[in-house]
Amino acid sequence: MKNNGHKPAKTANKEAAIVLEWGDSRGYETCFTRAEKMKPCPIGESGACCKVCHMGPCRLVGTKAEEEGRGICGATLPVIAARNLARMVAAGTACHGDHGRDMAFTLLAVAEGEAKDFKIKDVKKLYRVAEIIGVAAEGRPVLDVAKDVALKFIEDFGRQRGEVSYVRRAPKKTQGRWKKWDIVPRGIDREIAETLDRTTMGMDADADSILNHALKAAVANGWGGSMISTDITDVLFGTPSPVKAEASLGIFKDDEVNIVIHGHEPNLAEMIVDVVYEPEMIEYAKSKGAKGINLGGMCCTANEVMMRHGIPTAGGFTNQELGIMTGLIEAMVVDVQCIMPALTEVSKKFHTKIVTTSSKVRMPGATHVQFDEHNAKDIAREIVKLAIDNYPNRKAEGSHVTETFPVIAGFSHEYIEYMQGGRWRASFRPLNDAIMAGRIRGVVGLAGCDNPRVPSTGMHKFLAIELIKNDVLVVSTGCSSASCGTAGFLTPEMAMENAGPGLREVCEAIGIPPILHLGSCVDNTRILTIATAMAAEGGLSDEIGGMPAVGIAPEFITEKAISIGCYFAASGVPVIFGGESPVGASREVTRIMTEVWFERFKGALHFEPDPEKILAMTFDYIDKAREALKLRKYEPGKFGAERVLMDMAARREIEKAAVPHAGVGGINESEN
Ligand code: NFS
Ligand code: SF4
Repeated sequence: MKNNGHKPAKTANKEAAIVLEWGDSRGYETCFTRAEKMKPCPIGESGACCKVCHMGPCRLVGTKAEEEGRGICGATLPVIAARNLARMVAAGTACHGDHGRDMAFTLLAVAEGEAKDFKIKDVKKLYRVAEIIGVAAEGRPVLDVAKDVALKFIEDFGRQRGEVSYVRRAPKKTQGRWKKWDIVPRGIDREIAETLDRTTMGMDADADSILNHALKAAVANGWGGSMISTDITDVLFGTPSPVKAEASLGIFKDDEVNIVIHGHEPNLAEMIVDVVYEPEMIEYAKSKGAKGINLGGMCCTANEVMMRHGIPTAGGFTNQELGIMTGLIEAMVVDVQCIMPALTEVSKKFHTKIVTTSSKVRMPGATHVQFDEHNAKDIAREIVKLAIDNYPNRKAEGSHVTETFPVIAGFSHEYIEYMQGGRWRASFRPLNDAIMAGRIRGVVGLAGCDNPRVPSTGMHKFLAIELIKNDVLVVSTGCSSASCGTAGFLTPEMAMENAGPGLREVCEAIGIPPILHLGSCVDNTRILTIATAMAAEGGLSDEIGGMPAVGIAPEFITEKAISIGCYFAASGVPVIFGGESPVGASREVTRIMTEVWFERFKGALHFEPDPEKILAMTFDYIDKAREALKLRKYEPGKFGAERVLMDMAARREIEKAAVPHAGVGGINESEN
């Protein structure tokens, strides 16, 4: 499979391809057809266009542009490319930051008794969070602690001096690098504002300095907005543990009211999950001729509710219009981020109602029901009713696919720790040992969007299989999880069928799949805390940098993805993005982001369209890291001595003997 750049590309997902073909045959427009028509401007694509002031836009092109090109103000190509990238980081950090802020305000409302439909589900996690950020917890009422935690997090956004709270959570050495290079974020909003300020006309004219600040704004996302979001979500709705679910455009039911929750923030989605199980609601659906209510998700809202409730996903970003084209969706309820403006247009051809719920995301042609956490369940009921009322309007029209794939999701930091030794000896020792012995060659975070510019989901699928075949443990998030899930890859059987011998042994011993679904895109922060725990455990690197680990976002689309890539780079992880480089016009910027960042932080951000090359670079990084750590050379099928992993049965025996019903997890049946 080749990433064929700007040539028309479809989808690598079978069910999506069926629906797409049906839509194409009727002349329905989708992101795929638009991607065929729209040629990206090569100047803008590679970062060589500046439009931050009205003397321009200035386009620095030609063979001598790097050395001699100047905008009207005199800005060089490296400065222009660096500014473009920094602004993407600022936007991405703003997106995740706003999400984190909303979560913090929800937690505050809960603590103040103003959001009666929410509660603190994971008190233990709340206390753990409180301890990390220095909020006194012992002996205090839960809601008081929750209030102080919420206020402290809210402060993180507007803080002018000092440090974002979670910076202290990173390994000391990693923090040391950040201090040395002045990228410790003060307040999340402050770093976003300064990025915009610095990158206006007549400000910072040093590409390295601009990019360095971009890293600061990115750290404010990874160790700020996103991490806050993940943790508060766990506190309010529960820390995930493995759960069975399904993935596919085929999750919709012919004879039930199908509702899709799409977007990112789980607040409303959690309420809808509760409401669709209410007997009165089910009765109401029956009164309209439906057999019941079927809830599914899309994009990261799907990941959130799948991780905690086993709600099925209809897929990632490029599946949203296709979902409507099944003709089976009564309401697509959207919150924030990655909502295609095209949804209302395609929905006109069907009976599907698009329901917007955030004042930040309004769409002409949609029905708006404003979400408010103070009145959450009533709003959720109103939305579900609206969907049920739409059921009788369903037409025969649509492309009904039926195949679905089983998924195991729900791997939180806490669960991964637990699964390696149980409640009493939870640790990262077995994982570190398996890496040291060469059973596991390394770890890859496979993340980010699915993109209609390549055969959508295809890069994820290719890389996932090749990585596990080569004994690399994969942790997936965001639409990468959706890509793997809708391909049937998120099951333990994958280990038997496709994993290399070392990885397979580890998976069988612990009872896990070789690709672990860690959650939504904000949950990439789970990878940061896991890497931190692995550094603390010993035997590998004593910081995040230097671990045999790589991040890959092979089909990236959004500014959020760029911000994520940069915070991983700053934290010490080499990152490889697929697709053309948004800074490809400048050799100097490319050098800074790869070589200079690697020297300073042991991380990097590469762009490489060819999946085979992405794979080769990944193995190269992992093997060099192993060599630098003086670990056993990786050879397939040959392992060094290591401690024997406890299998599930042995562990259960011990736990039964110790404390009855004390497990934090185990594989739950889907509630659906
Ligand atoms: Ni992440 Fe989740 Fe998907 Fe990309 Fe969009 S849904 S936040 S940005 S497209 S992975
Ligand atoms: Fe052109 Fe400089 Fe204005 Fe950019 S800031 S548009 S390079 S004049």
